Amino acid sequence: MLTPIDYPISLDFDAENGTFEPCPQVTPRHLSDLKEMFSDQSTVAQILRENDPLIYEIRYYPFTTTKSDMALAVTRIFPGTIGNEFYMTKGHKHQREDQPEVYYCVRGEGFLLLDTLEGEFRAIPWRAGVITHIPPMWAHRVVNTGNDLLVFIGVFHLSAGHDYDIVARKGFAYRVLSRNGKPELIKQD
Ligand code: S6P
Ligand code: ZN
Repeated sequence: MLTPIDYPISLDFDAENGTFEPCPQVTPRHLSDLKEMFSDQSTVAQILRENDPLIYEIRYYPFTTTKSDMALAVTRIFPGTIGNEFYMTKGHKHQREDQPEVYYCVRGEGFLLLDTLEGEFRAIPWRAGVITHIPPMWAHRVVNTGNDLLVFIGVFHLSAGHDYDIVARKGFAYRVLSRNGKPELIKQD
């Protein structure tokens, strides 16, 4: 556990790699951690029989003070597909109804998917330089459709909480699939 800080702190960010120092926590997400999110379950099972590829990594810095809990997370999504579905984050909705987030795409290309899970959906084309505000109550997922690393920064409050189950249950309205190497948004049944 980090002790709370009440003084300014700066991190040394490597935008090319999507890493920073000091970094107290790195969370890897392998295919087994988000296997139920991909549509092609027979390919998931087949891959998992052989290995468990790393899909993305999250580096956290909790800027926790005695009066605030703002956090920074830098996510690096590797390029690739599971069947014909591009690598993506698990996706979640914040538990608290009053908690937004700001995302900044630092490198790579893909989509930020936003879904209320109650009928409203947006797919924001993403490339380096795009900053998106995610309003409260919108589930969010990032998809890497490029041939290279996709890196983005997220800023949020730790007390926001993360609801992954609701995404697993309801799913996003569209999936991003590769058709002849190009990304296509396909409506979910
Ligand atoms: C946290 C923020 C991000 C994600 C990260 C991985 O609110 O949205 O830091 O945690 O991009 O995505 P996921 O869906 O596995 O948490
Ligand atoms: Zn979030």
